[in-house]
Amino acid sequence: FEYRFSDDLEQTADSIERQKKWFRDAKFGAFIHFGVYSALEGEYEGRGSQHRYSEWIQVSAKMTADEYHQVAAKFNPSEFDADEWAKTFKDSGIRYVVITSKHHDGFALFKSMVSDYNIVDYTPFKRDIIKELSEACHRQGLKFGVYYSQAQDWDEPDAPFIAPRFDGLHKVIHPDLPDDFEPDMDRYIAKKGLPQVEELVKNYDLDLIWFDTPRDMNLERVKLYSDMVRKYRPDCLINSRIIHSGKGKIEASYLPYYDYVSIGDKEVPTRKLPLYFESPDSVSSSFGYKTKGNCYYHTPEEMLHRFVHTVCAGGNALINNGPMGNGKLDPEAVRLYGAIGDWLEVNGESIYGTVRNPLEQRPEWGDISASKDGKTLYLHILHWPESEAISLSDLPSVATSASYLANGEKAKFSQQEDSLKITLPAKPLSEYDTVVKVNF
Ligand code: H79
Repeated sequence: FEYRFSDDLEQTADSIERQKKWFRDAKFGAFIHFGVYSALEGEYEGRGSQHRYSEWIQVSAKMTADEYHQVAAKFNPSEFDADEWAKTFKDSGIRYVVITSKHHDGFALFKSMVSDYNIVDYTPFKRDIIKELSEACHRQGLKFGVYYSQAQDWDEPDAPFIAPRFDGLHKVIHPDLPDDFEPDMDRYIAKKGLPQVEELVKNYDLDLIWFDTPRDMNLERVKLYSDMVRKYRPDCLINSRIIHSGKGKIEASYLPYYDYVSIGDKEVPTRKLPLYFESPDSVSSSFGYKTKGNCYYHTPEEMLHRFVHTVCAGGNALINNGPMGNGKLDPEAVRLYGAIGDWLEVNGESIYGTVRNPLEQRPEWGDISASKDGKTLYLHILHWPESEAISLSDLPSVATSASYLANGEKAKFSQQEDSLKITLPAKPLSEYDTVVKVNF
């Protein structure tokens, strides 16, 4: 088969080599949003719960730095067990883990000499979560990476405040700032952003670093961060949000400084995308753990279908869970990961190590992934047709065999010129997605 889209050259040869070491075949990652906000669950003194994201509580409840510090000083996820987290991920078929080492609130989940606003120095918990989780993940054979908010830090008056909807909030968070105070982003990067990234790459065994919300980033700032990562960890992957939000073209001058494209938050691919990419999805409407106000979880079927569509478009799904303030994983997230994991145990061949759908169209009954040699198509039947048959047209070659991954039994098929018809049993053979493997 020929590929549907030409290979975008949105990558350097170095980036391609780095990705090939593990990233392109991984397909399934766990994203983790964990921090002070996890304990608030989306509400502070009755405020803020109308907003989607619980990790934004400092902004949505308009908390001053002092108020947020008081919550941070009590943060004590005493039931945190890194090995339990890593084993749960591993058992669900997850291949890599990316956790918030510092979100926009500025609070670090690792020991830092640069700022005492970190879990070891500022809380009764005193343990370094990034250290414990990186080691536990590697023991399980999982790749490990950290999220770092490089452009936004609500605790630092010098970092630009990035939320137009909350104009003026900078002064609410930092009421003691003089009226004529002007944030100086380069001063923030020099004082905290860059030295903390240096600590992360020096002190932790990182396979990936995940930057976010690149407002006000420019080539000089991107270079500072990227060069720092490359200097200590030449194999560590860098996502495109060091400079770019995931939509539209990235200027060629930035290519050497990141390795792969993160598409939009919770975006399920439908547009033309780079050959390989990653979709940051979540099990729920928030990223951080949220119980207050509006919030919902995906059903297992929705979750699996979103995952399959991302993989069939050639991407990795980085599916987020928000652990609870006590340090335990959210049981709903564990259940949803488990549903994907159970399905993967039977159908994993149609996911790991595959490439995107080479055909022109996404069929109405589901989606398609392909083997790397282009000789096998995996037909993912997401919507069971009443006609008890599915068809594919405009095929460039002739099918030689077909079987169900669910039970290994042969599938009934017939081909007339470029049209293939598969006659299905009365009911699906796998929950949520029955896969037909067709060899050509
Ligand atoms: O870390 C997760 C998000 O917190 C972060 N990216 C993912 C991976 C992110 N930062 N900014 N944004 C996403 C987009 C901004 C959304 C907002 Fe809002 C709309 C911020 C203010 C208005 C959500 C709704 C939070 C407050 C209101």
